[in-house]
Amino acid sequence: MVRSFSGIQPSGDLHLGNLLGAITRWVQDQHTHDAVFCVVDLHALTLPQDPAVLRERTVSLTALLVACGLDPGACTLFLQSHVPEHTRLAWLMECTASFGELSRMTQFKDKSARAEFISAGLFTYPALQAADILLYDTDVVPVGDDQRQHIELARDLAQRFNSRAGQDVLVVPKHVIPPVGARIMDLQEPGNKMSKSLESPQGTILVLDDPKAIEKKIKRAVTDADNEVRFDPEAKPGVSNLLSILGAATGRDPSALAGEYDMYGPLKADAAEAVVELLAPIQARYAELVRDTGTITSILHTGAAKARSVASATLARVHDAVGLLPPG
Ligand code: AQP
Repeated sequence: MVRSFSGIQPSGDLHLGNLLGAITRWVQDQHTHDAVFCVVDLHALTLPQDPAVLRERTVSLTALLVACGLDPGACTLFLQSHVPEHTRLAWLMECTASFGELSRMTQFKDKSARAEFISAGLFTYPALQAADILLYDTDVVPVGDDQRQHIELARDLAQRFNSRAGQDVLVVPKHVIPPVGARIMDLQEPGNKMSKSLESPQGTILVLDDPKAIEKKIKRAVTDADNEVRFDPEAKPGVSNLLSILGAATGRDPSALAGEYDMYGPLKADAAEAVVELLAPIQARYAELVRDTGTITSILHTGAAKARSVASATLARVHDAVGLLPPG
């Protein structure tokens, strides 16, 4: 079976971009792939985190992923820090990546420009991400468009590692980016992607926002003055973003949807209604799950044990290929 692997950071509240760009595809993949999904808590530490908040967000993100439709019986769902092979393979990936390659990562450039303290971890994090993916002999990585460059790096590192080892030790993965919803933009600043860590409360729709907040945010979304509804992300980023949201939420093509509107008001009303409908069942399931921390902990422990059985075999193969002696 084709293996699908992806991850998400507990670095902030889950937003509509995460759901439409990645998680919707994860939910589909668990029925057709050998699907492995990881809450990448170590990645969140690349920027300063309050320990109590990180703990709370890790539990709530796991509950939300289950509420979005991930079934721990159908996929492997676990926490990155519970599987020590991730950091162990990350070191070997850091020794495979070049300084120049990591310096070219646009996410590093963006985040380091905003950070007061630029950790070494922020710089090397794509090597840890490559390790996350490569540990599971991953074939496909369903992600939003912003992760394209990092997945290409993971491919390059796998190929370089194999070529140095003179054998196919690591599986070379491919990214899978959805045709609609791959880059949901901030509603107030449609030049920026919707993001957990950007301070833009009015521009970000959270998966747990109530219907009134969703309607208000979409109603106030930045568009432009000419009132022409056309799907053209370059020339009309705000309107195109609303069409992408409506399209991804209803399974329709944004360009085709554009032909059904001649004013922004009705488009905004329909986009808000579609998002409210999409999120209502997720919010109801989440309200039940989040109180049951025992179940969440048990899901994560079971997931880590399953993940470790694959990860430890890959790491042993990699250690052997580079000449490290087996322990014990
Ligand atoms: N705006 C977006 N549109 C479509 N997909 C998106 N993703 C993130 N933002 C958008 C996808 O969500 C998955 C999980 O993201 P992540 O938390 O691992 O990393 P991220 O890309 O760094 O997400 P954020 O929300 O921007 O968080 P911060 O601000 O903490 O970095 C990924 O597949 C991502 O592509």
